[in-house]
Amino acid sequence: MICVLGIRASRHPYIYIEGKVTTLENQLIQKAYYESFMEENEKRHPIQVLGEAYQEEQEKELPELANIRFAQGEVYFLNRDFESAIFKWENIANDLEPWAKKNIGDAYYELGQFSVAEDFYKSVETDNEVLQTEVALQLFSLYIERGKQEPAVSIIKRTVSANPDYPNVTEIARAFFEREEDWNNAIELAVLEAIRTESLDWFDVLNSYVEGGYARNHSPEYFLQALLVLFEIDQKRFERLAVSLWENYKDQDNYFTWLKEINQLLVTLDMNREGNWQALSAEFQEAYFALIDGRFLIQKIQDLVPVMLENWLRITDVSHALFASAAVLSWSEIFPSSISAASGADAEKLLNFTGAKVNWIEEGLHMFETIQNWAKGHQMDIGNRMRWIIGELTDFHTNHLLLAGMKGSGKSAFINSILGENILGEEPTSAVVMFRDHAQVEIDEIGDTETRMISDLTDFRDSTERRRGSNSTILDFKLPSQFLMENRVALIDTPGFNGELEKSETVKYLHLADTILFFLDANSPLTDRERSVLSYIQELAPEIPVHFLLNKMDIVENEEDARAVAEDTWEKINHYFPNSKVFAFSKEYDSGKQLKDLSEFIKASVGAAISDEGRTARLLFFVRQTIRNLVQDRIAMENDLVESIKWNNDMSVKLNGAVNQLDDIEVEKKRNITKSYKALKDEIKTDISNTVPGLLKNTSELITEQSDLGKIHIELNDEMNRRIREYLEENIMPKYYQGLQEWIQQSNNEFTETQIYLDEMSEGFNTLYGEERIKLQCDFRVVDDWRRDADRMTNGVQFEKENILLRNTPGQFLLKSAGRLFGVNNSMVYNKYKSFVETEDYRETTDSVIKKFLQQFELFEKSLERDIELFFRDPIQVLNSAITETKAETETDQEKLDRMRTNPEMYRDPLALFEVRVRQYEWISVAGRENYIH
Ligand SMILES: Nc1nc2c(ncn2[C@@H]2O[C@H](COP(=O)(O)OP(=O)(O)O)[C@@H](O)[C@H]2O)c(=O)[nH]1
Ligand SMILES: [Mg+2]
Repeated sequence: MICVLGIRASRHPYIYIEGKVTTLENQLIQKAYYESFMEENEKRHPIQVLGEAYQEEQEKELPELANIRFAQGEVYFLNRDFESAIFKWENIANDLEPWAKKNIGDAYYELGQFSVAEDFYKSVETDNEVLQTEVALQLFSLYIERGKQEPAVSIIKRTVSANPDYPNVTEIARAFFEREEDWNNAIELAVLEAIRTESLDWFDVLNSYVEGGYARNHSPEYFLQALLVLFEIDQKRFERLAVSLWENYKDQDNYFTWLKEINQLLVTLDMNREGNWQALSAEFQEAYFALIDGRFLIQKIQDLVPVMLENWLRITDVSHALFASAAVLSWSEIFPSSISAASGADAEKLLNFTGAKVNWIEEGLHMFETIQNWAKGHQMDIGNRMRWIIGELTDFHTNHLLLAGMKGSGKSAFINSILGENILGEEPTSAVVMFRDHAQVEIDEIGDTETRMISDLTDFRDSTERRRGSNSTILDFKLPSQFLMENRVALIDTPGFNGELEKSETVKYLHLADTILFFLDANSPLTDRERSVLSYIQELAPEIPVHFLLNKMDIVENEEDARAVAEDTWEKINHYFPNSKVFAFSKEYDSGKQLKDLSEFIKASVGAAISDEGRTARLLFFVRQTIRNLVQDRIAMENDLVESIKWNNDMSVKLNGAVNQLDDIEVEKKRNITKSYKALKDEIKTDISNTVPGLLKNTSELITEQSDLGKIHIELNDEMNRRIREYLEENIMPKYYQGLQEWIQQSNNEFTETQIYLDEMSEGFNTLYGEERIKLQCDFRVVDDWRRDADRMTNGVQFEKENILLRNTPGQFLLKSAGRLFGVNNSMVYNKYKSFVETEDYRETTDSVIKKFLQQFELFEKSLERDIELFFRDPIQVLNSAITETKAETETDQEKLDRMRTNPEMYRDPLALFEVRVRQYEWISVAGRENYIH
């Protein structure tokens, strides 16, 4: 019995499918064709019945034996006599021939002769689909049996596509693919069958594959048809499959394709908000936020987002309606006309209808974080101060009460009397200070780049009065205060409005306030100026409630007038600010009672609970400001780069100029120093060449008539050498020594001059750099070396005796031999000798003396240029490396700049998208809707 994957591939129980399998075919499949011979012979053995039938037929004139042989084969087969069965089936030449071939294949299969079986199966030629399928299934089983993977896959696929309705074919294929973990084929089968049969089972199978993560290799388009079909039959299942696929493509390369495809599909489907498409809405929300989180350029998403948002809006369930509608509104605001007017109107209606007041603080903070990280990734920072502000906005324990009013309205005095201490001085302050309750005193100055701890009150007062640039700081003053603690308020003292409103420090911190307490002076409450300040405040921060403090009540003479002033003011205020409360105050009043009343007032006006919507709106305000700051920072960054490049270029020109100058100086110094050395040397040389011949000639005085002419030339030679040596040692050497000292001194002067010049040059550069960056120090060790060399060279003459009269010149030869030849004092010879000594020019000897004497000095001379180069080496190196650095800096700056300029969208887009998101939150929050109405 052949069993594939638990499903019998062949000889399965007969399943009758109308029009597909006939009774005869069924018999042939079951190898029960022989039963048609058994009708009246049920009790007898088939072998016998068939044998008799065969006999009978044979006796006919034209016997038809094939059918009987075929039936006999079946009976042998069923009785496991396969060889006899094969024998019977081999000679069948009628309609049953193809079936007989197939049966022979079955028999060989049973005998374990697979390759013969395969050949027989393949030899079956038939148009009968049933037989074709049966043969195919047999081959499939055979391939599996023999471990032939590829033919197995291909035959089962062919069978499925040729005859998918044939009993069990698709189930067999599915079981096979799953067992082989051939997910691509499994998915293809599921998709095709789901579409073909519209059977929910197949859709469930497909969904389970997608959920299992096996759909990754298929492109999103591949599933669209299945989705479309499923939508028509089961919408819940449709949503499930769509969501599974969505999850499947998330973080994949073809995620964008998926989003495009699914949205194009959804556009065509008849869906609406009644459908309660919660899971799909959730996918939309997640996808939308991922698209606008700053990772992508607008260009990449701008075609996709509008379609997506409109789909989302059309199908959103209640729980996502707020986000969907706000997303549509904010996107169409920032990218006008990308979304249809109808969708815009629909979103607006939906938003108002939904009308939920949600605490989006979490979302706002998350967004702030996103921006902060993004900025960090682009070498920017949102700033220390902004972080502090955001921290304050998320402190839900403390109400921030901001004291506003004109300068001199008594804000600082008010704080002093509440704190019971004169913390703030009489001087008008120019800083914003926040006071809050804390176990011990701690004062910090919060700046954009850092937080500075303030150690004492003097430092604090200085900080409040110091004039500040555009980077305004805020002072954070923590101290133990019963009043602040009990009322859970922090008081923000401001410098007061004067001059241009837009530039006032107070305006910068307005959005820190949960409540504004506006100070009026009982002298002249609610002046025109104050009214215009108030309307400016309301314009900036419409959501922050304003209440009033009528201050300096003590200056009103009597109680009656005081009441009148208070009443008068209250009426005026009530006219313009019907929701505001007024408190009359004086720092001169009894403080205990007044503070109690003030507590009551704060409770009534500020209230205990902090408004979530207010905080959200203000958080968004600062997020928006952060975005604006980052845009500015970027512009500043670009300008800085331009500046830096220009500066470095200038610097490069200057440095190169300096190198050239230094080269010139070096050349000049080389020339001067070697020239003067040469002059010294030449002088010595001249001296020697002028003196030596005379010295030698003078030795003629040694020649007398008594001289032994045979030996006189030796004596003379000795004397001559002695005199030269004496002359060199006593005259020339000291002179040379002296000359060298002077020359060294002079060279040193030249060098010192150079060094002074270079010091000035370095100073000039360092002033430009603003730091000690360039130091041009020449190497004066060169001079020391020269001194040592001079000492060494002039320390005694290295003298080598000259052969003056012992040379082999003709004249000398004559003289030498004269003595020998004549052996007598011959006056003629004597005179001749003397005159020879006196008239000889001694050029050769002199030259030789000079040459030997000057040898080391000339060697020294030769090394001079190199020594001078050493002297200059360091400074030139310093300048050259500064040039290299400058060039490198310019190059990186230029690269950065180019990048910024060629891809401005890299910065611009994420910021624009952040703004879309802020706008979305604003739409959601109450403030957003109010802004819209304005
Ligand atoms: N008579 C009177 N003078 C006050 C009162 N409060 C403040 N002042 C005075 O008004 C001036 C300005 O006060 P100050 O607190 O510095 O005002 P700020 O600019 O709003 O901080 C100072 O000379 C204070 O002494 C008050 O309740 N009564
Ligand atoms: Mg003040």
